[in-house]
Order: sequence, then C-alpha cells, then structure tokens
Amino acid sequence: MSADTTSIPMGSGRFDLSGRRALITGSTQGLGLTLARGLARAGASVVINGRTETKVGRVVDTFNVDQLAAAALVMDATDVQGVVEGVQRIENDGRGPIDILVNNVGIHQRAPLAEMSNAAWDTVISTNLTSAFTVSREVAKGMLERKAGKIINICSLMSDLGRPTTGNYAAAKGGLRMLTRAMAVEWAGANIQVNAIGPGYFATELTRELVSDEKFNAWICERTPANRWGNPDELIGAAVFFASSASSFINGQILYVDGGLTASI
Ligand code: GCO
Repeated sequence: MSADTTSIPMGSGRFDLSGRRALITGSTQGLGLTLARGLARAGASVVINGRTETKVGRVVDTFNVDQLAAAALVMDATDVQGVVEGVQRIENDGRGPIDILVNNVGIHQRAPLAEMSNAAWDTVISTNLTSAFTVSREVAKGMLERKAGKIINICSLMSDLGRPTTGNYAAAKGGLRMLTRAMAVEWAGANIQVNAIGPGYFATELTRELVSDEKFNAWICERTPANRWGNPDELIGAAVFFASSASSFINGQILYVDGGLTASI
C-alpha cells in the first residue's frame, strides 16, 4: 500500500515548510542558530532552545524583528525531567505541535583517550547522544499519534572518521548515526522520517581553536577536496530537504555536507 503523496505540492512547494513547527536543540548559537534561521526562512515556525533564558530570549527577539515566527524553550537537553516537561510545554502552548525535530545540541571536550577523564567522556556522550534519544522519545510520542513527523540528527564526519583527541565526540556521533537508523526503522511505519546530516569542517564555536591554528587550518584545506572550510549557511539546504515532504520516502540516511572529505582517502 503506497502512502498518499498526491497531496504533496510539486516543484519547489515540496521544500515549503509553511504551517510546520520545528524545534532545534542548542539553537542560540553556531550551527543550531543557522539551521533555525534557515528553517524559519523556509516557512517553519521555530522553537529556539538553550539553557539560559537571556540567550534564548535574545535570539527569539531577533527572529521576531526579522518577522520570523519563533518561540522560546529554555531547557537543558541532558536533564530528563526537564525535557519531559519542556516538550510538553511546547506541545501544549497553543502554537501547534512539533512537526520537525533537529537534534543539534553538542559539545567537544578534546583529550587523548589515555588521559581522558570519565567526566569528559560522560558529558560528551550525554550531551551529544543521550540528549537526542531523550528529546526524540518525548517528541515522537506526539508524532506517533499524528502519524507524521521529521527528525534530523546532526551527526558529523566523525560518525565515520576519527581524529586523535576526539574519541568521546566520535563515539557519540557514531552512536548518533546508528540511533538515526534505529529510530528510522521503528517509526517509518508511522510516517516519521528520521535522517542525519554529517557536517564536515565548519567555522563555529566548536572549532574556534582549530580555525585559529595555522597548521590545522592548512591541513583541513588540503584534506578537504573543496579546499576550504564550510560556511554554516551551506548546511541549510540539507536541513530543509530532510524537514520537508521532498524526503517523504527517505529513512535512516546520513547526508555528508563536507566538501568531499568523507569521499576521499
Ligand atoms: C575536530 C572538529 C570536528 C568537527 C566536526 C565535524 O575536533 O576535529 O571539531 O569534530 O567539529 O565534528 O563534523
């Protein structure tokens, strides 16, 4: 039995997010903020998430000034009860359910594995992987009832490749790639498409120290076939694609936006 796709608008309409609501975790700065702005410009009403009220409120104000629909969700994605209550607050605020979830929140705590503390391991796994499970579980409850939803996990080229001092981050992002597949196969029958985006090297808060390191910067430009760092806006297309009806029969995939890095030896 094939799903009814006749209601999906043709052409660019397939990428139109009007009438949809998108929660992007960790969206007060960096790639999360860029993705939130991109989804809003594609028509979605967005929910800006962060842990501090001032930062979240300031970002929501900028969206409203730009006449982009935005609401605030002050929530620590690693706090289970906080996530349960936070998702419920949004789902019941009268501005519509969460149709699109972008699990973006992530941190780095680099160290050689032989010197890495369990605290550094636990914090990165909890923030970059476990939070995606918790938030997705809570948001999926409504999506399963409505038999519709989009979940996009922000993975990394480190879902497949390692680099010294990033063992906790790579383990988390590798796990997130497999969690993407696990969610996809469990929820595809309820018309929930779960996919992932794997960014290559982008200049953000997470990579600030790397960008300013001349040797590392030269290595990235040589190692990346496109011979440059990515511009965060270059991730928006993949996010709109996975958030829209243009990807209605795509499940469990990862799309690398990396200038060809993972395609090369
Ligand atoms: C590093 C970088 C990478 C990138 C990102 C690429 O330490 O090598 O921070 O981890 O930030 O993960 O997707």
